[in-house]
Amino acid sequence: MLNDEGWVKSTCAYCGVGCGIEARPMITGKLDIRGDKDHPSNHGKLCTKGIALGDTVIEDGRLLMPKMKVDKQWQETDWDTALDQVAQQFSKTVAEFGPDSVAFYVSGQLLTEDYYVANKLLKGFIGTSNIDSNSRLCMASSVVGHKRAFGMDTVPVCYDDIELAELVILVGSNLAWCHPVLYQRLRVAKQANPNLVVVVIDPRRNESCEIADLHLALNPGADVALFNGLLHYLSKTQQLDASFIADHTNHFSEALEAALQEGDVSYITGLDEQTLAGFYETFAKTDKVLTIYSQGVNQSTQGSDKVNSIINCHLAMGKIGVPGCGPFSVTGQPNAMGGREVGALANTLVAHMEFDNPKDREAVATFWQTQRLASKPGLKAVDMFDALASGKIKAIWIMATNPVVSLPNSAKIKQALLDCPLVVVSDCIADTATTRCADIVLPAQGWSEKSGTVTNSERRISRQRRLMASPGLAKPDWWILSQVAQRMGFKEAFDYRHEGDIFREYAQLTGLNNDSGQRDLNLTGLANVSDEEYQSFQPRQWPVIEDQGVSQNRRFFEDKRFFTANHRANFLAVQHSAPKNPLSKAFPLVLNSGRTRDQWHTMTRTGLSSRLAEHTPEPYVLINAKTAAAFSLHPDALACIRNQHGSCFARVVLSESMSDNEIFMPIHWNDVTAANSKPCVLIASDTDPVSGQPEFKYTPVTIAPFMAQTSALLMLRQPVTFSLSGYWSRQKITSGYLYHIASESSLEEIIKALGFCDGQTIRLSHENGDIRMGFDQEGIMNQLLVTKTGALSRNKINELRALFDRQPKARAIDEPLSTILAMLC
Ligand SMILES: Nc1nc2c(c(=O)[nH]1)N[C@H]1C(S)=C(S)[C@@H](COP(=O)(O)OP(=O)(O)OC[C@H]3O[C@@H](n4cnc5c(=O)[nH]c(N)nc54)[C@H](O)[C@@H]3O)O[C@H]1N2
Ligand SMILES: Nc1nc2c(c(=O)[nH]1)N[C@H]1C(S)=C(S)[C@@H](COP(=O)(O)OP(=O)(O)OC[C@H]3O[C@@H](n4cnc5c(=O)[nH]c(N)nc54)[C@H](O)[C@@H]3O)O[C@H]1N2
Ligand code: SF4
Ligand SMILES: [Mo]
Repeated sequence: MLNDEGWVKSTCAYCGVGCGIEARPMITGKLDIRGDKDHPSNHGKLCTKGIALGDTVIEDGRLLMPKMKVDKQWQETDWDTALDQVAQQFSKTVAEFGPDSVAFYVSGQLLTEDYYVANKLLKGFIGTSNIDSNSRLCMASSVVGHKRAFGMDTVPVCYDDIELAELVILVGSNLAWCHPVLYQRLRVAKQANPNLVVVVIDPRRNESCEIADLHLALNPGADVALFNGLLHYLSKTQQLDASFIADHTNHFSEALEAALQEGDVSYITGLDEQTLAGFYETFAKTDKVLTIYSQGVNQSTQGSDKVNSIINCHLAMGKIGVPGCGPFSVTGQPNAMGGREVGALANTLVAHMEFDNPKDREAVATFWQTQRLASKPGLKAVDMFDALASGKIKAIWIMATNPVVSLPNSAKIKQALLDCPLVVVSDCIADTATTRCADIVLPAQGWSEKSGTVTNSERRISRQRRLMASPGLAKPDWWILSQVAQRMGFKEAFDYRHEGDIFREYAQLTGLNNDSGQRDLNLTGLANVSDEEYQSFQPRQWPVIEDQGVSQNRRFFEDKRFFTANHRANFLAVQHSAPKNPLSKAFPLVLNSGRTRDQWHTMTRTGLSSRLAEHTPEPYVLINAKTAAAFSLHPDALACIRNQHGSCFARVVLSESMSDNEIFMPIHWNDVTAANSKPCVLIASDTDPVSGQPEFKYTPVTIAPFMAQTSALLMLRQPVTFSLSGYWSRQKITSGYLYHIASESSLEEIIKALGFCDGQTIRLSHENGDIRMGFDQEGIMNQLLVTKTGALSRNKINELRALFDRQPKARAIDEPLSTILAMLC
């Protein structure tokens, strides 16, 4: 897929929009990146993160060699030794304690081929279903909602429905920041069609509200009541699609009855009757309604019911399987869909086949030629880590996810890993909060090095291609897994030459017991792709069935046939229940957590770009002025957010986007990029009872100003790790790293902790601060410490940064020193 000018087509590393990119290596070792105009999902558009992909393909912090802990010390080793160790230890654990004593915790950032091999090894050959994905934290409630309503985990719509819709409702989705290219499509569609109405349903006025005609700032957690109110309204005003309900659905009367019995919707949602009626009437009167929803819906102890409450309303008016219409769960990670497809979730078998179907189990066992196929579901992510804590699971392999940061109750997760006899972590990065808890770490190839397929939110399969060589001994995840499988004695079943072999096998498997369309996922049309065809594979939506030609922008349910026993869609009776942990006098604020525009998750990639760091340089907490005043918080000051589980720090950002007594923290800063700014230290392990998805959006907390004894800014060429009491966070700058420090320790203690005395040091004191500069042998400034920075404005900090980025030499010292002193005054 190399064109004349050396551009190679691939897919963006980040979100589930799945934008096509073109990349070309530059002499600097970085990549030139541009949007792929031919890709049907983004038509050449990219967002800030996609554009900056080239900045992040640097070797800083990469894990280059397999390493094992011997007497608590890391020792580098070769692949043979590491793979033998992993295989032997897993085999030994299974032999001694049975298959259910081991687990894999995987990720939507694996490629479909990696995911397939992980699932096949664990469910097919080790014989347990204890494999779960971080998609449990992300999509699990939508999967449940789809299966309950449609009989299968089917996303009915495609991106073109955005342009075809007349009303787009964003529920618990900050599309502007989290799926920016879809948001751009929506914005352009609205410009082209002024009649297109956009409604945002979110407790905070998120960035997507910029183009909204209506923002419903409902009480957190009140979505089921809101949509039950809509169902009630449609019935009361006789605007239901009676023939669709009669001909194509089950259980309508039960769902309606539950909606009629719902409590006072206005009271539960906090929205007045008139506003509610206005929204309900718009829904009823508009033919083409697309409801896009994301984590404000899924990440809740009522997540699955929230999903079904939305689907109920679409079914009630037949707004599904029609262009411009449908419920649309947008996926988070680049391959969250791929994981759902191959079945790398503890409660599904493989390729949308289920454990409770003996025919499917038999067909899969025959296809894989195994006697050991797991026969029942395994442990979901939160339960899996509970089983680790209780000692039931004795060996875990974590791939492409950072659970110490991203699972609720970080302290518990960390302790569970430290107590587990064997923790293997495959990652691209050497130092993460999770690799710190490992016994064996395995260097994986990252985006731009690895090769395979991903599926985006609209079921479109695209290729990620290898764009450059990988550093050190890094290997593809599928290769690492296959090698371990072979060493565990399963040579034949895992003897893959190339990722294309795996893809073909997987595509073939989707055809088992599926000749009359029993399942939605069918890739049999790709089961015989040649190596060349796999290499030049063009983005395609599934299903891909032989003899059915190429389908583009395929919608499901146009024929009104669903995947349930009687081919009718199910309504589900649901009712609002309050979030599990109520507010109290001690913890009177709701902590909501989510994403910021230019960072991706635990920052292992986006944290390497100084461009991306500009947008939100430090961990922050959004709070409105009234609530801030009530808690004596000043803008730009530091705050400590606290509850019975722990405490963390963030910079106060005043924002009228927040309602009273609600605060919002981003999820990105972690143990490597900040001392203590992970919202997950505060979050309880409560989950949706059906989907197992955690409640990330509603945690009772309190907040107070954080008074530091010493504040400082430190700039270094290379990142360091240090422990200080209080707060620090790290920001990438052009030629190094900037640390923001606010500590309870004295300056002397800080300087000692930083080891700030290597090389030549110059110190200058001023009544407003103290400056120390370290120089290397060539006289280049490599350390800059400025103290008493509490009152420095962002502009002054930027000037100091610019000075460090210019890398002044010792002999030019007079100029920068006087400049810095001037800045401090
Ligand atoms: N920039 C960036 N983009 C990303 C990611 C990233 O890390 N950075 N990650 C990707 C991933 S994996 C995911 S899953 C997606 C997530 O994408 P989104 O779900 O859009 O993002 P979040 O910020 O988690 O949460 C969305 C909104 O839910 C709202 N919310 C909270 N509680 C409620 C509630 O009770 N009801 C309703 N209706 N809304 C509520 C929050 O206020 C927030 O605005 O983003 C993807 N895209
Ligand atoms: N409080 C709170 N917590 C949340 C959420 C929230 O909204 N609020 N959202 C949840 C959601 S939706 C998600 S998706 C999770 C995300 O949370 P995580 O999955 O923990 O976050 P990442 O930083 O994406 O972790 C990916 C890791 O894999 C590594 N990696 C990248 N590519 C590869 C690869 O190809 N192979 C291997 N082996 N490693 C690789 C990266 O270096 C990184 O260490 O967070 C969840 N946690
Ligand atoms: S919208 Fe998502 S897939 Fe597209 S460029 Fe941005 S991060 Fe990448
Ligand atoms: Mo996610």
